Amino acid sequence: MRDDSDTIFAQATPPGRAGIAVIRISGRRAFAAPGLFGCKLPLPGRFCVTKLIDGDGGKLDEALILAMKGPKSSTGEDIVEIHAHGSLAVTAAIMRRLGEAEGFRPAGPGEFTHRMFANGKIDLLGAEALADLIDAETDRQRLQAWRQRDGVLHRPVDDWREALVRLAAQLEAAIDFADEELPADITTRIHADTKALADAMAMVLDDDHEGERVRAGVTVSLVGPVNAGKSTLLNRLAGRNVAIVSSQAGTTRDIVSVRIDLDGVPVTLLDTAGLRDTDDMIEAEGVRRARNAAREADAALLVIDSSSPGWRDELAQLQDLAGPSQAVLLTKRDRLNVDAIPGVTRELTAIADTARLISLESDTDGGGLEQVLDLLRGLVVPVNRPETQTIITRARHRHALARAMEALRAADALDLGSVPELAAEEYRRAADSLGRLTGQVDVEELLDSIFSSFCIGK
Ligand SMILES: Nc1nc2c(ncn2[C@@H]2O[C@H](COP(=O)(O)OP(=O)(O)OP(=O)(O)O)[C@@H](O)[C@H]2O)c(=O)[nH]1
Ligand SMILES: [Mg+2]
Repeated sequence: MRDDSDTIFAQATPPGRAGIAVIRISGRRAFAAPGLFGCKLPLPGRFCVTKLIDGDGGKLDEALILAMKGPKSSTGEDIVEIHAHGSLAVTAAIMRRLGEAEGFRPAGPGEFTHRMFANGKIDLLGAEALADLIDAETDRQRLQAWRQRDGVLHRPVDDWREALVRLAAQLEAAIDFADEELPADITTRIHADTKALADAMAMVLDDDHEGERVRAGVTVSLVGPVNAGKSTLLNRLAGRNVAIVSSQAGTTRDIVSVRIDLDGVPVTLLDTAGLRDTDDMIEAEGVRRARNAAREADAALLVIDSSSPGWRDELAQLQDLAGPSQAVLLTKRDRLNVDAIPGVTRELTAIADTARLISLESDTDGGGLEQVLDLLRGLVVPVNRPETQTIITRARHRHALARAMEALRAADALDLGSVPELAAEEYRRAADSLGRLTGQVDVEELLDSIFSSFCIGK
């Protein structure tokens, strides 16, 4: 990050034509910014509507100007906002004027939020949550971001750090006794408390990665033999004709991807080339990509034509190919002889409870699609878990928490009577990991990677 003593400015609204563009200015000289445009500074907490004058004395725009006094402002510094007309020419002229002024410079990505952090207005979890809020596309992502911003992980981490301090104090007492016979009840209590703390963390970690899935989304590949109905399925799930459907085997060559909102989880569906041996070089490349997608996606829907005599073998091959998270769809139910349906259904139930016999092409009442959505939900959104329990939303949180938990387990495995110093070292490791979560220790490296993911003006 660059010099924190500079006054920074950036357009907070997206670039391009718009009704209004907001330019934010934060830092020691922010309150001098209106003067650069020949305007007076409004009283802090107030706004004024005023004419902006450019360097040649000409009229630049009419704008609304807000002033917020630090340290109570969002960045903790003096802030001025100029709400100008959202024209490329107006915003360019304002930015140019600010850029020429002594002590002012354009903000880097995430620099406003970095200043919030540096001035103690927000912790690392809060900064990440703000980034998530800005990126949120679904209601569930939005709610999750606000839960994180409001401290759903911060609160337990604070409690755990306090508990660690208490444990360290008890251990100190134990070390003071080291030369004597150590009262058994002290070590028993420390062991019990250590285990309880590690168990509490384990419970939080055991969440099927739900928070990360909601935040980052899930990729599901549709894979199967040619002509099985994969593209038909993709189009039905997307609600529009994204992929070409035809009765010709080998229609889809490349991967066609579509993003849908499944109960608030962004799901990227990948339609793939039908799997078959082929001499056609382009189709063979498509098949190679399809196989990769089957293996590498978070989950796979195995799509097979139920009227194909070899469906059982086809299914077995696909089950081997795809990763562990998979569900089976036998399509073209309408093509089966009515008498055969109960038998096939029974067979499918025996194979897996994540297998359905469906028809989409002739599906007039939407029954087939509902069954597919149910299957997808099972693959994508962990069931039986109240949403509010999930408090980990990034891999970074998971690693830090897992390290803290491992340190506590290691401490618990030690003989506290003979090597209390080693246990103290494990508690320090645990506290350090928790500190990294909220940004209370040695986080410069982390900061750069987190704040650089922000857009400029945030
Ligand atoms: N009768 C019936 N026909 C279906 C059903 N689903 C798909 N079809 C038809 O099956 C044919 C193949 O469908 P696609 O969706 O193109 O199949 P695909 O798996 O994408 O095929 P490739 O891209 O060639 O691998 C088309 O003629 C569809 O209209 C169904 O449930 N019932
Ligand atoms: Mg296709």
